[in-house]
Amino acid sequence: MAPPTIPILTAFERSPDRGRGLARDMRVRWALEEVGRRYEVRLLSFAAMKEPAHRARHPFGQIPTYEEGDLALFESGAIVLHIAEGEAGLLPADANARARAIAWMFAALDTVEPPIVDRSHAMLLEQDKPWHAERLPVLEARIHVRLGELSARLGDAPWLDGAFSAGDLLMVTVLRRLDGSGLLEAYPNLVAYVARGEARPAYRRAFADQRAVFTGEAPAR
Ligand code: GTB
Repeated sequence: MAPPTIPILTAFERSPDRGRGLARDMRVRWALEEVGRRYEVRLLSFAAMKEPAHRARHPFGQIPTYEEGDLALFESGAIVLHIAEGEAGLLPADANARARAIAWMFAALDTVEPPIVDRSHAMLLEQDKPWHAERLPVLEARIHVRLGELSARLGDAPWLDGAFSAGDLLMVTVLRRLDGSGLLEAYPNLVAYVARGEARPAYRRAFADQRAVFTGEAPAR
């Protein structure tokens, strides 16, 4: 039997998050670690991301992308779903439970992440605008609506729907983007949920690997 193809992921050569694991390659690295797949990483400068060679892989000139044999994929959610569908460990076997886990993947990316990204953009790009101080509380109120709803649904459960799934993996990475904002701290069960995700050995390996790109050191294994 032919050995499995080693997938290649793209990531920032110099991540603006300075190795905090907030860029979207982190979720793909984590998914690959959860299912026990080795992978390689192609690091890209901002300029290289906009060149035709990379745009052939990613129409919007972004990271992450994922290449595996003849397959080239973009969009972190699609990549995590592809990984989760190919190996055991990230999606339940039961068809209904699997559909619900996929719904949580969409909820993370389509319902919870957008207001968080809006705030990040406001903090990065709009702080000098005269309307920034007025807009920020509006953006934060939108985040609080989603966090309150998510917190109520999670309650005392360890994960969103039974066992840890790709839905939790994406939700934890989305909530981590609030790091430093002080917004998550109003929801102790969500803080504990993120900490549970971060404590998983697969998360820790993925985090160490992306951090090693920033520090230039080999990750401790
Ligand atoms: N919907 C796409 C997906 O999920 O894959 C979005 C991909 C995306 O936004 N990629 C970003 C990118 O390539 C990197 S992750 N940006 C460069 C560009 O568009 O030219 C977003 C990101 C970047 C930096 C931080 N940070 O520094 O904290 C966090 C998240």
